[in-house]
Amino acid sequence: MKTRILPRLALGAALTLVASGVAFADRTPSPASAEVYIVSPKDGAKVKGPVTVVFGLKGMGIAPAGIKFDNTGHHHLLIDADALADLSQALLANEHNVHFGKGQTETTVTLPPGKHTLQLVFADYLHTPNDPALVSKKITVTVEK
Ligand SMILES: [Cu+2]
Repeated sequence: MKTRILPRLALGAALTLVASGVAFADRTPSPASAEVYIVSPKDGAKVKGPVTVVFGLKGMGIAPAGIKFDNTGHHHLLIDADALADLSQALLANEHNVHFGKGQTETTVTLPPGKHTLQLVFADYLHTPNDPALVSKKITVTVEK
């Protein structure tokens, strides 16, 4: 993430923009037709591990992280995330927020038996969700022994 050091005057102007409701973070716009979704597994599916998760995307393209190209970004899979991340910031990378910065469109995850939630968030070359954010429905799967 970039660190910005703003001169006092610019900071004042930025605060004014925030106060007036103009977004401060420069998020990449997404077209109205764009959508992310989980192709498989289906919501409510009972599966045997490891689980292959196939990512769906409409209205935008895939590019590796770090590559700035119009109307593209990469997928992020939220696994058993309690809450949706702050979509105005670059997404964290941890076991609950997995980045697919090589441009992958599917993955295989090993999950212990029981219920698990999966959700996709699309984000730009700097890992920041688009505006408006492209977030899939959160699905629940049950991994059987
Ligand atoms: Cu990312």
